[in-house]
Amino acid sequence: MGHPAITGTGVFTPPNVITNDELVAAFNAYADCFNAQNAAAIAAKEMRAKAHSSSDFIVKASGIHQRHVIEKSGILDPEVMHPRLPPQSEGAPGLMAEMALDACGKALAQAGRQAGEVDLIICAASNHERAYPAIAVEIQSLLGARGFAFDMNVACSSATFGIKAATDMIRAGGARCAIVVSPEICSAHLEWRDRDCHFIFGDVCTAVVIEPAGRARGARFDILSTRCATQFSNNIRNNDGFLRRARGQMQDRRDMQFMQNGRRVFREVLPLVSGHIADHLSGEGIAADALSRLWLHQANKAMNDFIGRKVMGRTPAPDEQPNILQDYANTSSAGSIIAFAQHSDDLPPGAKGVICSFGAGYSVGSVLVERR
Ligand code: CO8
Repeated sequence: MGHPAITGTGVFTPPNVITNDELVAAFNAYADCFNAQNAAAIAAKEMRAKAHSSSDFIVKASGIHQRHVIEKSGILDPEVMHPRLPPQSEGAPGLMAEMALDACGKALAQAGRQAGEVDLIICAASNHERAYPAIAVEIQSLLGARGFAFDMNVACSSATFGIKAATDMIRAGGARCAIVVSPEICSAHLEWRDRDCHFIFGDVCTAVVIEPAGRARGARFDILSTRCATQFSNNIRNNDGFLRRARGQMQDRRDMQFMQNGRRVFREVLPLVSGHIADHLSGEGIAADALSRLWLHQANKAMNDFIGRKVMGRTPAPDEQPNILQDYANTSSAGSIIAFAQHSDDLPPGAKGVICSFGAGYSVGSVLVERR
């Protein structure tokens, strides 16, 4: 049967773009309004004034220039500061499922497959818009796929962990045509009123078709090996959950959105990731200089530059380690898959590369692939 292979990828990119300058203007207007409304408490030192954000800081600290979002008017309204979505009507498809249909359609077209041939769907994402029924089962129904479907969440590493799960099931004969789909609506769980993180995330959906290599109908990437690792940390955390009402925490609380200690994440995750990739390569007997490309998680440019240098033992050329975060920001689990989808067609047969994600958990997932 040979290796399982990636035979198609698809990316749904929301049409709305927010540039750093637009974002900073909205945040600064919100901060001015907040400071004016709380002037007495700030003067009495009972409350801290909100400092302005800056586009220069954002580019320097992260490499991000803009982000795509599902809805921008609410995010840019200083009196709202979150996306404004219409209430969901009973029976209408969910937003994650709608995004997934677009990305899955593109991935299936590239693979030359019909939806009816799909027998496994994993919806692997950082957040799911409801507790149940599983988003993946809704996607299965809307697509007209067969077999079974389930949701999984490993934050930023959801897609690579999903690829590992699908690959293992295909190897074991439990599925013949799988889709790992990652609809990431990061804008809905980002705290746009916090200047430390308001610039970090964007929305997107990616999909990857995985089949036994022998069934591929066109160009493919054989999945040589997958490896996942986790190590508990509270440095990236969101406390929202089903116990909220029972705990009397229904008010607008900061910890019900994304929170992180960015500096510590930066420091602790770098050695974890570079060590993980090095171990994975040596475990498979692949030398670093045999890699033509690294498709890394897209959170921070400096972080990727460091990991690229550590893994390759030299500074990789930009086309060896493509970044998309300047255009998309951090799209959680979808980031490394966007990089792969948009920067892999040019590789010749025999070229090897690694897709690697990392983030909350902590979690690291790597997928070694070879172009065929
Ligand atoms: N404008 C101007 N100044 C600012 C701003 C701003 N917007 N923000 C902060 N500053 C100030 C700070 O207050 C600080 O000032 P001072 O020195 O006076 O205290 C100074 O600038 C420096 O701030 P930082 O130390 O915070 O800046 P860093 O250089 O560390 O950059 C980053 C911040 C970009 C956050 C960086 O630390 C980073 O990228 N860290 C890694 C983060 C990471 O990879 N996280 C992974 C999270 S993704 C994930 O796991 C998925 C989670 C689930 C998805 C959630 C979706 C919402």
